This record gives sequence, C-alpha cells and structure tokens, in this order.
Amino acid sequence: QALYPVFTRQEVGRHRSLADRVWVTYGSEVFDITDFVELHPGGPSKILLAAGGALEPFWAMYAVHSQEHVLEILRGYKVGELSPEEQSQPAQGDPYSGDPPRHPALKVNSLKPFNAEPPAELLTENYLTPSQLFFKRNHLPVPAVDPASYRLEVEGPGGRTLSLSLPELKSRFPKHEVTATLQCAGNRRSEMNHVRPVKGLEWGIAAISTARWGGARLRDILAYAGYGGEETGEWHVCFEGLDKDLSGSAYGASIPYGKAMACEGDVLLAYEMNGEELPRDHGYPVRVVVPGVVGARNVKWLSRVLVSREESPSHWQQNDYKGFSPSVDWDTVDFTTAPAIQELPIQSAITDPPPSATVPPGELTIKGYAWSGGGRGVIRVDVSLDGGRTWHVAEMAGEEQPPGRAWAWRLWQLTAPVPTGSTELDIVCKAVDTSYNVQPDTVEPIWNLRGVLSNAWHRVHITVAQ
Ligand code: HEM
Ligand code: MTE
Ligand code: MO
Repeated sequence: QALYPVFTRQEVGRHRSLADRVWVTYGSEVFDITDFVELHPGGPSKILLAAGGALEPFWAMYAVHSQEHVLEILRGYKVGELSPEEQSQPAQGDPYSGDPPRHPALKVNSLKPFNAEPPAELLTENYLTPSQLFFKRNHLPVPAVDPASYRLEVEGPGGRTLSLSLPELKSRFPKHEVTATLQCAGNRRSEMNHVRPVKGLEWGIAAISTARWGGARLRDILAYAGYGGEETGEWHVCFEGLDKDLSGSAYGASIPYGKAMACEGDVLLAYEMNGEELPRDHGYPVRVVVPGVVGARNVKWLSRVLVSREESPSHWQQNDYKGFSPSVDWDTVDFTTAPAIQELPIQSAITDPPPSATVPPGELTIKGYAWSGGGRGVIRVDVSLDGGRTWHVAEMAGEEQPPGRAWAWRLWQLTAPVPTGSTELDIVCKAVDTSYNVQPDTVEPIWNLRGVLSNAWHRVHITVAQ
C-alpha cells in the first residue's frame, strides 16, 4: 500500500484554479484533478465548482457519478490523504432529502434525481394516467415551494415585469382544460442502447403518460403582460423553473412564440392535473403544458416567463434534446448545427403482452398506445403477429380530439387468433398519423448519440404455450 502525504482541508483549499492546480477530496482522500478538468464529460466549469473542497455535495446532486468507472478515474489522480482529525467532518446534507414520496409500482431509472416510469402493463389500463403512476423526469431535486409567497414573474414588452401570485393566476384568467400526452425525448431509449451505446437514462416504453391539465392559457397571460401577437420575425417564449443546479442556473426551455400565442395552441400554465392540484413531482404549484411538444419544454415549478428573440440559453435548450445523424459521435457533435426538438414524431408501442410472455393458444389480445406530436391525430395502428409479414388493423379507444389539436394518445387493442401451429410470435406495431407519417421499421438508421426520438416499430417476442 502506497504511503501518501497527509494534508489538511485548509491546504486542499489553496488549490482552486488551474494555475494553483485543482485539488478535491472524496472521503478521506485527496486528489489533484487538474489534468482531468478539460476531459470532464460534464464540462470544465462544473468540475471546477468543487475545486478546493469535497466532491460529495456535488456528486449527491449529480448521481451520474455513483458508478465504478467514475471512481476509477478519480483514483488515478490521488495525491494524498486528509489528516485523521479532519476526517470527522459533519455529514453533508442530501439535496434530495426533501423529495416527495412516490408510488412503489414505479420502475426507477435514477433515484437522485428521481426518474421513473410506470410498468408498461399498467400504462394502458387508464386513458388518463393516474398522477401517481405518471412518468416522472426530474433533472434536479424537487423544489419546496411555499404557495403563499410564490410569485410568477412575466416580463412584458420593454422589460416591465408582472408578478402574479397563485390566487391572481387562478382568478384573473379563465381556467382552461386540455387532455394532453407528455412524452420524454428519451422514451424507448433502451432500444437504441441495444444497437449501440447512447448517453442517457435507460427509459423503456413508458416515459409517456396522459393527463387532464387545468390552468390559465399562456396566451391570456402574455396578452395581459402587453403582447399583442403581432410580433414578426423570430420570437421565443422562454421559461425558467425553480429547480436550480449548484452553479445557480435554473432548469429552462423555450417554445416558439407562435405556438404560445395561437388560439388553437392550447399552451397552459397548469395548476391542476387530473382534477387536483399539481403534485410536487409534476411541478407544484405551476407548470407549463405545451401540447404536442416534447416533455423537456413543459417546464415545471415555473418561476419566470419571458419573450425573447433568442431561444432559452439553458443547457437543455442549447446542448441537449436535439437529434443527429447516426454518423455523429461525441467527438464530432456540434449542438449548434441541429434545431431543438419541439414537436415529436409519430410513436406507438405494445404494452401487453410483455416481452418474453407465454400466452395460451387460441385468441390473443394485444394492447398498446399510439400518439403523434404537433396535434396530429393517429389515424391507424397496424399490428403484425409474424414480424411484419402480414398485418391487422387495431381498434382504437380514447377521446377523438379536433383535427390539429389531437394532443392526447389513443389506446388501441387487437384480438386475433394465434396462427395454429406457431410456437413463437413476433408481435410488431406501427402507427400512422393524420399527415400519413409512419414509424421507421428499424432502430439502426435513426440511432443517435443521445438516444432521443426512438420511434421504430415496436417489437415484442413471445412464446405460445403448447
Ligand atoms: C458527468 C467524472 C466532478 C457534473 C461525468 C462523467 C464522468 C465524470 C466520468 C460521465 C459519466 C457517465 O456518463 O457515465 C467526474 C470526476 C469528477 C467530477 C472524476 C471530479 C474529480 C463533477 C462535479 C460536477 C460534475 C464537481 C458538478 C458540479 C457532471 C455532470 C455530468 C457529469 C452534470 C453529466 C454530463 C452529461 O451527461 O452531459 N463526470 N466528475 N462533475 N459530471 Fe462529473
Ligand atoms: N421542468 C423543470 N423545472 N425541471 C425538470 O427537470 N424536466 C423536463 C420537463 N420539465 C424538467 C422540467 C422533462 S425532460 C420532461 S420529459 C418533463 O418535464 C417530465 O414531466 P413529468 O415529470 O411531469 O412527467
Ligand atoms: Mo424529458
């Protein structure tokens, strides 16, 4: 065992910059990570936040680090130990200790921050997903918001700022209700990961859910703030959440101004979900609901709205949630070359039977969901039991919504005879939207390094009991 020099926290604290070298502690060990700063996958500015001190409070926030390969990198930079009297430091607060309780049925992808999806078989049991089972996608700890002191800041033309309390938001603007499906850009990412590794949470097919949302129309609030809808050229409505990372930057995103102001855009600042006040995980007290648009723009714990010539400067608008060619890798990717994802493409998946199920011979009932972005309705779902050689048309259930405003999914099912003599079935589904957009048949040609927009034909392989 190597003998390392012993340092005090004060000595470690003198190494806070590249010029003075960058030291950090983890447990009772001291590391000189100067040479890793430029290599850090999370960027040099993030890693420098921990310079001169302990990594634990930062890693508690970014749980991506609790993996063996991360610790292995760290070990390579060890230069010393903390002196024994320094090791009994007060326990660091867990930034996630204030997160709300969650339903035990959820399949957890990441605990801190909390990311979870319902079991697929439960997903299509209800047209409106019960809020407790609705998928949850948080980038940071859930903020604790005091409804009495909550204010929504809305920047009007010329920088005049409107500050709305919760009662004002509820009483000054008519309540509007919309049934809309939210889907994470990473839904079905795990299928891309099987083709070639991608970076991101391993979502199955259930990072998608549907709720009845109630709240004020964003266009009413923008009109009240002084916007008339006649702005020409490129404008965006930017949103900020109350959840902040350690550098103090809030979760943020933006949508095109035209979507926000359209009478038929149905963009809400929602304070209700399925007839109750918004649950904490879903943005209490107020979130944006942008029907037809990728989950990431539906900013939760909304604190600020502003109209700008530029898209949101946030990391999630600029350097994430974009699609690329399968030829682009992490060495060549240039996020400025691709537009931010807004409307999502046509999607469908089989929720029942689950993969690897064994079913009795005779008749088989297959269930799933289908949805398209941009208010495009689903006009048909085709299902095959033989890997795509022959097809059946599924029956669709669920609300029929007006053309161009079909914000919610359709649940579908098909009851078909199991072909006699078959021992295995390769079930496939694919949907068609009102623009006759279809899903691609395989994952390979749409693979992208971030694993977003995964919407190939969904395939489930099952066994028939003999
Ligand atoms: C990602 C190492 C410090 C923020 C990563 C990853 C590694 C790494 C290996 C990629 C993990 C993966 O995707 O499997 C380290 C080491 C650190 C350090 C060795 C200290 C010596 C920090 C600090 C912060 C931070 C102090 C925050 C203040 C992040 C973020 C990501 C990340 C946000 C995710 C980037 C993304 O997915 O785009 N880090 N890190 N890291 N790190 Fe660190
Ligand atoms: N808003 C804030 N403030 N913070 C977040 O981490 N996550 C976004 C979006 N809004 C997020 C946010 C992403 S990526 C998605 S997919 C949806 O919220 C998920 O919403 P849900 O948790 O209500 O399902
Ligand atoms: Mo997402």
